[in-house]
Amino acid sequence: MQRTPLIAANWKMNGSAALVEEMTSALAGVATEQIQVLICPPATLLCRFTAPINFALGGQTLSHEVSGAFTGELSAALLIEAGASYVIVGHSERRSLNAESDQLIAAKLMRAVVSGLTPVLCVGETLQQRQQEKTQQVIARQLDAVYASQPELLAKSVIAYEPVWAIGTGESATPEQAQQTHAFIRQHLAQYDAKAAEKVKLLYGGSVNADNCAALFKQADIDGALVGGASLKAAEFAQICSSA
Ligand code: G2H
Repeated sequence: MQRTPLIAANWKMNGSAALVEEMTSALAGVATEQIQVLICPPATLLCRFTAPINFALGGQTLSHEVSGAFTGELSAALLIEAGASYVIVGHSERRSLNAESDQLIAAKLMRAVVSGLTPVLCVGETLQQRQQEKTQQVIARQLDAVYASQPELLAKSVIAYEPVWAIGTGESATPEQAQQTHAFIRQHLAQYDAKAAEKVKLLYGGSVNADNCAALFKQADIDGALVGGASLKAAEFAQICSSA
């Protein structure tokens, strides 16, 4: 089946009002009829994107709570009001640096969907887990934590496979390694909802750049990318989008 590619930028704690303008003009030249583009800047920059833009906006995380006394947190409603329609959930940096558990990530993902945001759920193994041949076991656990009890959320999700050892290291997974894990993810998801598993977009993330993206995009189960470092260079990110 044909899935529309999605190329997403995760600026992490980077970017500026100047990059907002630069990215908006660089992407204006990208034909977005056949692909979807998503920019996830720091939340403070969401409102800096002013119409007309030919891409969607997303947050990098959200609270599982609706509102209240949660200093420093961002609710789904606040993200939506700032212009977001997507949100990244369970990025490995949040899992490790902010001790986000599988259970918390499941609650956040549900909050996103219920509120009308499309979650981009990140899953992936560490180098040690890969060396111990536990890649599939780890990813199955991360997926089960969200979808085993809430399979209806799958049809509303995007999933990003980001091997932790490839994040920001310059060492991307090979297209074959990435495809193998993407195929496993799709197959694993089919047990919850076969139709949704066939339709769900599976993005690859981890040192994607203008040089390695085309080979990744050729793989049958890779439907786009979640790009970190290379999404901070407007021209390179536009080039990655055009390669999809
Ligand atoms: C993985 C990715 C974006 P980078 O975290 O989510 O970052 O492309 O810098 O490895």
